[in-house]
Amino acid sequence: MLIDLIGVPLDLGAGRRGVDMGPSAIRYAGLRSQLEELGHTVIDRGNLTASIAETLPVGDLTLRYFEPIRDTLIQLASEVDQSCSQGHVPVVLGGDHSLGLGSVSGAAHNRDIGVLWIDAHGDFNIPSTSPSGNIHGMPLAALCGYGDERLIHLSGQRLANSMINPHRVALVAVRDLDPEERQLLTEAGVQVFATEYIDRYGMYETMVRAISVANQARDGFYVSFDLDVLDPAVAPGVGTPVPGGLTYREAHLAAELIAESGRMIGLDIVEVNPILDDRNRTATVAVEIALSTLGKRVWHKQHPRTAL
Ligand code: 5AB
Ligand code: MN
Ligand code: MN
Ligand code: MN
Repeated sequence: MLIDLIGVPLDLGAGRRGVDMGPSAIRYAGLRSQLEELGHTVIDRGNLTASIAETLPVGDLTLRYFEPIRDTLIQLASEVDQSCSQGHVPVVLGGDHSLGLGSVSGAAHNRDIGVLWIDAHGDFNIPSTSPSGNIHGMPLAALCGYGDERLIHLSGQRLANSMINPHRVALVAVRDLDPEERQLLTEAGVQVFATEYIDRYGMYETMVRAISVANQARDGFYVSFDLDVLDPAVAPGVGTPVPGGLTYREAHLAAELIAESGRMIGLDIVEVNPILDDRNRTATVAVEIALSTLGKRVWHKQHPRTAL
């Protein structure tokens, strides 16, 4: 595979500082060299430009830092679109999860794709339902056409053909939803595989079903992986930890099944916060998950019962 690494040092969408350092922490944990060991060709496209909170007015409190976030997301959408057009696989290093609006819009530009959103949170707020006004809680709603017009149509005409069909979206391992966010998810028809679903059916069954939802789209699916989906004991370096998350092995099983489907067209790895981390442990886990998503296995053979 030809992999494009795209760093997005953005934290304006989150409630606290720090995830802007995520791309450095993930690179420092050895992503590139390990992808090359797997046999991939890696092009590191460096970091996009992002502003910092200290130099900016917050603007509309229901859509905090919208304008500087938009400027970064427009760059990101175009980089991801280009990467996909060249037949490469973009791997986006975050950064806060508002970037998912840019990356997925770019991947969906003139393509019919599904989305696997792997996250403790729904990221399906709109300004009127958001308890925080933080845009990292809104990207999935905007991708599906819900919320502020400015977010939905990030750059006017150019991204007009990049809407996601909510019926092709699977939300995996969610366990913290705001009340009206839950209503909106139901109304939109997103397939929600909450943590209690995983308790009952196990991670294997959950992922087979989630992948089959996202895989209905003609051109494959995009994976947006928020590190807070893992249990805080495994990934302490995130801004919005929620107890009861995925184990290390459950996250790897998810990643391995995604790889086996052969249908992932791009990947976000987001919300790594080095300030809150314990000696780069979360960034290291992020790298390990990215590797499994891109084909790394303990043993080279696929399990015979896997039929994806
Ligand atoms: B993350 C919350 N729902 O909207 C909100 O980390 C949290 O990208 C959003 O998943 C968490 O502020 C956003 C309370
Ligand atoms: Mn998220
Ligand atoms: Mn989250
Ligand atoms: Mn519907």
